[in-house]
Amino acid sequence: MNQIFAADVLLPTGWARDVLIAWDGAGRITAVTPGAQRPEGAAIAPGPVVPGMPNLHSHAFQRAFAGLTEYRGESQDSFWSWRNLMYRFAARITPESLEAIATWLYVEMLEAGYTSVCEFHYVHHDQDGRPYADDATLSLALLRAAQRAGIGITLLPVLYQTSGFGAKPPRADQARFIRSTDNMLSLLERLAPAAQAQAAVLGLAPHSLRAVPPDSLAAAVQGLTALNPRAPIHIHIAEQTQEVEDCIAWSGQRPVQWLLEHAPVDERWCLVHATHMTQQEYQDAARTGAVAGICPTTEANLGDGIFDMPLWLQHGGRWGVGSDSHACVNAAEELLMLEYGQRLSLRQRNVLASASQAEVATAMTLQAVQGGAQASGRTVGGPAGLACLAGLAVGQQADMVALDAQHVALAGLPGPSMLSSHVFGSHRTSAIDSLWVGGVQRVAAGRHALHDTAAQAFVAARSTTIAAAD
Ligand code: NGQ
Ligand code: ZN
Repeated sequence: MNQIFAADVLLPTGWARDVLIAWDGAGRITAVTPGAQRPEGAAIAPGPVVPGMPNLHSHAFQRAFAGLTEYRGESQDSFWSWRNLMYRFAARITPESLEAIATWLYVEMLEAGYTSVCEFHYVHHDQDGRPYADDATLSLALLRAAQRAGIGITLLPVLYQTSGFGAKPPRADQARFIRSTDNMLSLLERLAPAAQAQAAVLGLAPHSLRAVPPDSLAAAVQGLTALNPRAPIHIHIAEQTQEVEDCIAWSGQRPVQWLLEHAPVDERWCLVHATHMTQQEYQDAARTGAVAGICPTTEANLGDGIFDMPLWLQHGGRWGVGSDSHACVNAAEELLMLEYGQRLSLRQRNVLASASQAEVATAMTLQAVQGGAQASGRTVGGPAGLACLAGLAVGQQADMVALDAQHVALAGLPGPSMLSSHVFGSHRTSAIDSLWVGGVQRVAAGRHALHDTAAQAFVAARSTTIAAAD
C-alpha cells in the first residue's frame, strides 16, 4: 500500500493536521485525508510534509563552473562578460561530461527539495558546431541523467538562430546552439518516444527575442502546437537593460510589449526573468496567465535587477522559481533570496505573505509550486473551467518532501513554523529528510542513493572540462 501519515501537511489550501496521503502505482495521489487515524502499519513521515518544488529553469552544464566566475576580469564586469566566460565553458562540453554534470546536479536538486526540472537546453552540437551523428545526442544525455537521478523532467530544446535583433548572424562561439526551425521540430518528433518512456514532458524554448527572428518564432510555436497543443513554451525575456534598449532600437517596442503583440502568449508560456517591465507590461503579461520564471540567486549573481513581485501579484500574476545557472541549488534559498530582494528594494518585511497566508514561507511555497507545475506542463487538468490545484491534491503526482522534525532547527516547533525555519532560519545543514517523485522515494535521511558515485563523476567531468578550457 502506497501511503504515508504525517502530523502536519501543507495542502494547496494550507496546513492540515494528521493527514493520510495515498497514491497509486502510477504515482498519482488517490486520497488526501486530514484528521485521519494512522492506519496500522502505515509509514509515518519524520516531520512536516510539503509539496516538492518544480525547478522551472535550468541550464545543467553551467553547474560545473558555479563559483568560477567570481573574479573581476574587466574594469566593470557584467552579465555580458560573464556570458563570454560561460561560452568558453560551453565550448568544451561533451556528451559524457554533460551526462555526469547533469546527473549530479539532479541528485543535488532532489536533496535540496526540487522534484522536477525544466531543462532549457541549448548546447546541441559537437564542439566544431556540426551536428552529432545522432543529432539528439545531448538531449538524450539529459533525459538519461534525469531518469537515473529520478527527477521529473520537462525538456525544452532551445531554438537559437541569431546573435542579436535584426537577424544578426550568430557568433562563432554560438555555433553549437544553432538549429533551423524545421530541424528543431524534427528533433522534437525524434525525442518523443524517449520522453514518453520516462514520462518526461517535451516543450520548446525560443532562447530570446535576440536569438530568434519573428518568422522563426511564429513557425516554431505553430509547429510545436501542431505536435502538442499543450506543450510548454519558455523564453528568456527582458533580463538585462541592454536587451530592452536593443529591442526598442530594432522595433520601437520593449521586449515584453513586443512579445505580447506578436506571439500567442497564454498559460503555456513561461517568461523567464521578465526583470525589466513597465507597469503596463506587468499588467498585460500577468493577465495572459503566463508564468514568470524568477531565478533569484542567478539574477542576483548576474546583476540583472529586481522583479516587482507586489505589482505582478496585484495583477494576479503567476510565478515559480528556477536555479538557472546553479550558482545555488536549493529551493528554500531561492525563496529566501526572492523575499529578501523585495525587502531590500521596498524597505518592508514579509512582502510575499498573502491575504490567506500570513506565513511568508508557506505563501511562497504554495504559489511557486502552483506556478512551477504550470510552467513544467505537469499539472493534471481539472474539470473544464476549474483551476486545478498543483501540490498535494488528488490527481496530482505524489511529489513530496518530508522535513526532519528532529533537526535542531525544527525540533519542538509547530508545523508551519518548521517550514518557516527551514526557509528563513539559514541553517548549516539541511532539514530535508525524505523526498518522493511520483510516489517513489529518492531521498532518505537527507541523501540520494547515487550521492557518492554521482559526485565523483561530476568532479572528474569538471576537472576534464576546466583542463580542456585552459
Ligand atoms: C543562457 N543565461 O542562455 O545561459 C543565459 C545567458 C544569454 C541567463 N540568461 C545567455 N541567465 O542570455 O544570451
Ligand atoms: Zn536561462
